Order: sequence, then C-alpha cells, then structure tokens
Amino acid sequence: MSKPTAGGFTKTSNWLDWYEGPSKPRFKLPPGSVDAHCHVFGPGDKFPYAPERKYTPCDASAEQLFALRDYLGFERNVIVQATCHGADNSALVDALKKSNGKARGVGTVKRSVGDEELQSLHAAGVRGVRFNFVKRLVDFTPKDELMEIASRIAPLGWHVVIYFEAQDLPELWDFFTSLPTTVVVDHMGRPDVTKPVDGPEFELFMKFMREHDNVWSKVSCPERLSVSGPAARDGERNAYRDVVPFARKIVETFPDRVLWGTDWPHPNLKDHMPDDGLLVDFIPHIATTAELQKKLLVDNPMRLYWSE
Ligand code: 0GY
Repeated sequence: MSKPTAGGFTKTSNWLDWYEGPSKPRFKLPPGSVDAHCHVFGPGDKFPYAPERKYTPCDASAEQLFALRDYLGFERNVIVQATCHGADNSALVDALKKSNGKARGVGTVKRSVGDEELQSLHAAGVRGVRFNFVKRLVDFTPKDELMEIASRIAPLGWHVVIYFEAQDLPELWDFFTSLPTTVVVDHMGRPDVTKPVDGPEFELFMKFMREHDNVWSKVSCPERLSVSGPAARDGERNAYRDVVPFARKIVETFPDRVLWGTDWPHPNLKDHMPDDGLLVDFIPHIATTAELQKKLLVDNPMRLYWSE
C-alpha cells in the first residue's frame, strides 16, 4: 500500500516508498552496532518539506526508524539531514531528542547560522554538517561559503560529510583536501561499479583516502550503485555482488576510517526498494572478519560520534 505524505504535500511521481516488513538478517550484528547513515522524512504536517527541495518523499518518522533499528539489531543511529528538508534541521533535532541518546546527527546549515544555533544543534547531538555536490539533489553553493561553514564548525569538533559522484572528484579535489576537519564521504564517492576496481577512477578515490588520513568513507548504498541488483544467487543472500570488490577494498585498506549505514528510507531509488534485512546481510561480504566488522559497525562510529 502506498505510504502517505502528511501536510498536503504530493509525493514525487513514481516515488518508491520504503519497504514494509524487511526480512530478518542472517548476519548477527556485533553488540553496539551503529546504523551510521539514515534519514527521517517529515512527517510533512509537523516538519514541512523545504520549498527548495528537489523531491517530495513519503513520510518516514523517527518512530519508524527506531523500530527498524531494533528489528535489524542495531543499537544506535546517525541520522543525516535529507535534502528535502533543506537547512531546516527541526525533523532531525526532534528525532535526536526522541532517541534518548541513541542517535547522533549530521545537519545542514547556511553561512548565516548563529553560534547559538550551532550550540543548540550540538546539545541535541549533531556532530557534523553535510555538503552535497549531487546536482539532482541541490542547487550549487559557492565553495567560499562552504569553507566558511567548515571553519565555523571545526572548533566544535564536528566533521564534514561530502556527497558527490565519482566523475566530479578531480574537480572537487582541491576543495576537499583543504577542508580543516575530518571528512566523511558518502557511499564511497559513488563509484561506477561497471568500471574495474583497480582502474583509474576508483584508484583516484583510493588515493584520496591514502594521502589524506582525515578522510573516511561510508561503504554504504550497494543498492544505489549496483547494476547486478538485489537478486540472491546460489541460494545465498549475496545481493549487490558487483559492489562487493569496491567496498571490501576500502574496508580492508582503511579499516579504521569506514562506516556503514542502511540509508533508510532510501530516497530517490528508481528501480527497486531494498529489503533492509538483505542490506545487513551484505556486510559480511565486505567486512569479512569479526575484527573488521566490529571496527566498521561499532568502534569507528562510536569514536566519531559518541566520544563526547
Ligand atoms: C542518500 C542519497 C540520496 C539522497 C539524499 O539527502 C538526500 O536527499 O541523501 C540520493 O538521492 O542519492 O544518501 O540518501
């Protein structure tokens, strides 16, 4: 059944709603695991979608996110401000407050943000800001404005999350490498997984991480990057297998600088909505030992988001 968008909003046409009734993962998450990339949407009657948004989703509330967290076996969430809420972080802050300390946040702020607002976001649990370079999601923000924001949030101990597509990394390189904070890349910089894992495009991303030890990567979103898709093979729950070599290479090369998240409620997917249980079962294919799994799911996110 189609999910609602409250508050008189109309969903973007052909919007895919998040998946009701995901399967139980076979992979048992280590105790204290963190879903380090997920969102809340609205509900639109309480937290209206931003006028400048590029899509209107179905609602996806904090309560629904926390129910998924418990069902899959996570203990905590890092909730990332979605572009459909622009720079109004109220839905995010509300979710953080409802989480009883079990969620931290990544917000979106403008150059005009006041010190008091930054302090109140920090008190609510925000620990980073997101700079988005994906053109279908946001209008361009000048780099000097972003750099000014980065220098404002750095003293708070926050980091910058960047979202971009692989072909744009060369042009963005100088800006990214001059950021004064820890830098967390969403979804491995969106590699084209039909290209070789040791080819020049992905090698540039590896170099970005290798030469800059302040750069971390979320090894998330196989469902967005995969061409082979969700079909299980050989009776195994090994969906999205074309993404495995890319994510595994990052996890094995930089085990202390990787994070993982479901990306629930999966904005803007076009061909299928993933079963979140199947996504959790992707993890042991990319982090193949208990030690790597604990770093990815517990130690790294705890160090970045809950150290104070
Ligand atoms: C993601 C990916 C997407 C959307 C957003 O904030 C957003 O709207 O992040 C996307 O459309 O690729 O990480 O959720």
